Formats: sequence, C-alpha cells, structure tokens
Amino acid sequence: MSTNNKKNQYSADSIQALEGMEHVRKRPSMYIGDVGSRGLHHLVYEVVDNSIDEAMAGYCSEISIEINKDSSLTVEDNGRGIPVGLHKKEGVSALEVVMTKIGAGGKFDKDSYKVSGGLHGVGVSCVNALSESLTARVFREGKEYEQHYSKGKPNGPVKEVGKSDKRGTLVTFTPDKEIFKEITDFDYEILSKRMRELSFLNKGITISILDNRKKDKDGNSVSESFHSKEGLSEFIKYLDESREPIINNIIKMEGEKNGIPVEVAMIYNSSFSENLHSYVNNINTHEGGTHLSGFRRGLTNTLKKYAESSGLTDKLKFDISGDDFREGLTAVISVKVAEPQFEGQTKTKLGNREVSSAVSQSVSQMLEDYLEENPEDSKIIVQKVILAAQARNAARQAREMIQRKTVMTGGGLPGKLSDCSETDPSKCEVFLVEGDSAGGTAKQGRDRVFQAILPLRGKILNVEKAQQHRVFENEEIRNIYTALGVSVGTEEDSKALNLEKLRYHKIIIMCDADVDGSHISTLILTFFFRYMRELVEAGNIYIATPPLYLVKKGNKKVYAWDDKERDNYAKDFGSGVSIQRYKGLGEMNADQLWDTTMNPESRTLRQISLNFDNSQEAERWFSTLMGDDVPPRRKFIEDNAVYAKIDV
Ligand code: 0RA
Repeated sequence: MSTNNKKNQYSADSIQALEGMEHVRKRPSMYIGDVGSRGLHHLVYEVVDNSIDEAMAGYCSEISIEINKDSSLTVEDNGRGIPVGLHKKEGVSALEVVMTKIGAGGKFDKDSYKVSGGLHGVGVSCVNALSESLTARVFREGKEYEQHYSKGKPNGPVKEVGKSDKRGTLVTFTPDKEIFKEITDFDYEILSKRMRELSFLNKGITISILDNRKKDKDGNSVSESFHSKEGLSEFIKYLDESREPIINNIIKMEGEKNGIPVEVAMIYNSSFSENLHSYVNNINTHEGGTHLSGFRRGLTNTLKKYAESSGLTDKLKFDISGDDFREGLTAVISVKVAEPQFEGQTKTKLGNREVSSAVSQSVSQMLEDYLEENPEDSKIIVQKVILAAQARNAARQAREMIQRKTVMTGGGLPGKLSDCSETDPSKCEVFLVEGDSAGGTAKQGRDRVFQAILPLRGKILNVEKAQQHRVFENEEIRNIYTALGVSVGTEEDSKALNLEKLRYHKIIIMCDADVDGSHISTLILTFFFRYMRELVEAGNIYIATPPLYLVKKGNKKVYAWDDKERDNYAKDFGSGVSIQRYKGLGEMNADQLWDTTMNPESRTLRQISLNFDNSQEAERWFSTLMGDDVPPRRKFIEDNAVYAKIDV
C-alpha cells in the first residue's frame, strides 16, 4: 500500500527521495486514501501522530492544533524537538530527512518504535509533499531552528533563527490546492472529534484545538482542550452518557501480553445493544479483526465459566450463545502492535494472528479478578446474560413464525407493498411512507415501473428500547424485511443480513416535513442503523425532502423548502401572492408529490452515510435520540440541532 515497506527506504540516494516525493504528488490516494475531505484531514492526523508518538515515549505532554485564517494549519508539541544535526547516512539534517524522505518518519530512532500512525502510516513527509508550503520549526537546546519547503522540496537548509527557552516541534502547512481540488478548508468538528478520541486513547496528554476563522459571541476564537486522566474508562463514560449502567463500576484493564500492550474498559448498561469499539495504534479498526475476536473469546469463556460455577445457569433449557454475553455491553479495546497488518475493504481489520491470544488472555485475567472481587456486579451480569439468552430463544421462535408465515402466503411480499414492475434491483427504489393516506397519494404519483411504495402505520417501534424478539415480532418491521427481500438473520448472528436478494438499491424514507415526521424518520433510521447497518454503510438509505410551502399567483406555482426561499418567491411574485404551508404529505396531490419529492429529475434526496472515522459518534447519536433519558436528549438535540437538520 504505502511505500513504507519498500526496501529502498534507508537509501542515501537523495534523488530517490525526490522521486518518492514526486510519486506521492502523482498518486496521492495511494498514500492518504483520497484527495477529498478524508485525505485532507488525514494530513493533520499524520502530523499529530508524530507528536503523539513523542508523548507516548514520555517526552511530550501538550499538543496544540491551530486552524489559521490563511487556510494553513499548525501543529505544535512540547516534545524534545526533531533533531536538527547532520544525519550521517543522508548527508543532510535529521529534520530534513524526516520531512522529505518517504517512510523515514521516526525510524532513525530505533529505541522508540512508532505505535501511533495514521491509517496509512506514511509519515509527515507525505504531508510535506502534498503542501504548497510547509514550515518546520524546532526548539531545542536553547535555540530555535527553521526550515521551509514548497511542495515537499526544501527552499534551503535548516537555519538557526534565534534563542529560545522553549522545547518542541512546530509544523505549519498549507495543503496544495493543485492536489486537493474540491476541498481545502479544514472542518473544525471533524478535527475536534478526532482529538477528543485521541485524548481518550492516550491518557495524560493535553490536546487543544483552536479555530482562528471562527469567533464566539465574546469575540474569542473557537477552541477546545481535551485531557483524559483515566483514558478508556472516561471514554466509556462519554460513550454511555445517555445509557443507564447496571453495574457499579467500569471494568478496566491495562497490561501487556507477549509484548503487546492491551487496554480494555467495559460496562454493562440496561440497553439491548452491543457497542464495541476497537483500536490498533490509535486507529479505529472499524472492521474489527484478531484483537476483537480475542476480546470476544476472553469475555465469553470467562463469563461462561463463572456462570456455570455459580449454579445460576443450571435450570436453563438452552445454550447461552456468544451474543448473549454482549447484550448491553459497551467496551473499548485498544492495542498497540509494532507491525500491524491491516486487511479488509477499508483496511481497518487487524490481521496479526498473535494478537488474538494476547488480548484473550489479558481479558480473561482481568475479568476473572473483577468477578471474584465484585460478587454483586457479577450476579447482575450473569442475570443479564440469562435474560438475553431467554429473549434470544423467544426471538428464534418469532423468527420461525415469520418463516412459516412467509411460506404460507407463498412468496411472501407484504400485502401493503405496491411493487414496481422492473426486476433489476439496481434500477428500483422503494418509498417507506408514513401513514396509509400519504401512501395512497404516493402510489398514484409514482412511476410504477421502478418505484415501489410501502406504507408504514404510525410510529414504528423504537428498536433502541426493545428486545430483539419484540423487533422481529413487530408487523411493520417484518414488512420492511420481506419487502426488501432481506432475510432475518440466523440464530448465531441475529443481525447477519443476506443482501444478495435486496430488491431495491434505493430505500427512501418519506415522512411529513414536521416534528412528528422527523421523529418517525429517526425511528426508521434507528432501525436501519441497528438491524441493517450494512445498508446504511453502503449508502442505500435515503431521506426524501418534501417542500414546506407552495407559493402561488394566478397560474404561476413554485415550491419552497424553507422560509427564506418562500419569502424570496413571495417578493418576486408581488401582491396577490398566496402561500400554502404543507402540513403533511397527505395535503399534496399525486402530481405535486411526484414533481417535488419523487421525480428523480427534480427531487432532492439526502443520502444517509456513516462516517467510518466516527462510528462512536453515530452510536452516541442514536442512543441519545432514542434512549430513555430526557435531559441529555434535550441537550444533545440543542447542541446538534444544525447538524441534525443537515445530516439526517
Ligand atoms: C526522534 C528523536 C528525537 C525526537 C523525535 C524523534 C521527535 C519527533 C517528532 C515529530 C513531531 N514531534 C516530534 N518530537 C520529537 C530526539 C532524540 C533526542 O533528543 O535525544
């Protein structure tokens, strides 16, 4: 993937270094993933990672990020400062080697192996190559040094520019607009979320972020500072803010097995969902891997042994499965691996075999101790597991019932579905419509060749608060499964989807443009997020946006989607204008609904996406919106009101 592994990385040939930098500019996506928003922010992570490494080595306590007004960004740390002396092999300063040699980052200091590192771990030289300008400033041994670069090439050697009693490294870079054509503005929210996460994953460091482009109401630049004293257990508190814990403590463990540092924190809450987050070298391993399977194995084995020896499971008439041990579990697993092998579609699945047993042994040890020392919590956990096993058994029966019914109704499309005639799923779309009356209008208005309509009655079940078998027993939800052609999962993995038979590639949620309507869309989205997440990740889920107003004068008619648009049209039309506010889909006639909301030529669909870098944010989002706790929900909606309107 990256040139990291190429044999020539220690070559003294500076011409090759130059070629390396040119290759980065020619094929940036090979190094940073893409040249869109992700790639742009990746540059920042790459620079910050170096400072995190310095902090992990024990030499740095503060890292600050500053988004500057001129579209550059500065990362500063108070570490030892990158050495500026002559690098013997390369014949230039060590600083220049770090900044210009692809794959050199930190390698010359063999004692501290690099444990952080962005997804691609390509080093700061890549950032340099992709920046129209970059300045590195080093504060060391009472002096300040500086070197400037353009598109990765030094403008001159490192210069001593003054005295300083500071210590540390400062890098300011301006991403090259020739490379990042679509986007060059850093997003404060994206960066601050990542910095919060990094502070949980690397306790003790203070990471601050300041945005000089934005002022708050007092005229100060927007800023935040993150510092986690407890690390992962504080991460768990943050993730589970709106859930109700059922045990007294966060179970945590920190250790090293076979040279692999392993850190885990976990808690059980009263919800029914499993909420696991795993990291390798600070990278969110979205696709899991050997560390996660090690965790699962350690957890299952230890709890099983404990439950059996406690006698609590003697009367159970069925087996407890792996899933049952993780219902209502929130956990973060963080490991550091010297040479991680990343696999999977998004290269976020750890492949190293040896990590599995290291994590499993660590987790078993930690849990055994905890269960031994906390009999009250242990009993609560075992009881929760038993309840989960019973519910799963009930769900199996419910599932068998669906399957029987499907067979009995022959083929089994729900009666309420008005299907389309096209049979190629990639050309088909289905509208999930709130209410039978709007469903009727949609049925008249649609293009029956490729558009199907499934009306849903009233509020669908809040799956966040329901046990699995209730979800599978719910009629509206069963209709969604059968209409989409997606099977209900197996007993081993109740949420495993068979997507091969997906009957529509666009699944469009169409609800009223009011508070109730957005609540219903959120309920439906929560269902997709919890039970058909693959569809969300694959970008199959959309939200339709019906207009709010009809502005009319004589036979001139226009639709408006917000108040500003409405006022502009009203002004254009002048006197005699009439404004109709649509209260719901049902108020539009079939033609109007087609024109504004369903016709692919003229409608606006919002595609729902899950940002892989921030799966834990999505997790918090749904659990807060749909959970029991009112005060955090209100606060959350207030804090995220704008975001909520834009993105979901
Ligand atoms: C290796 C050796 C030394 C410092 C660093 C790496 C270092 C690198 C970065 C990158 C960003 N900030 C950094 N801070 C330090 C110095 C070894 C010594 O002083 O003896």
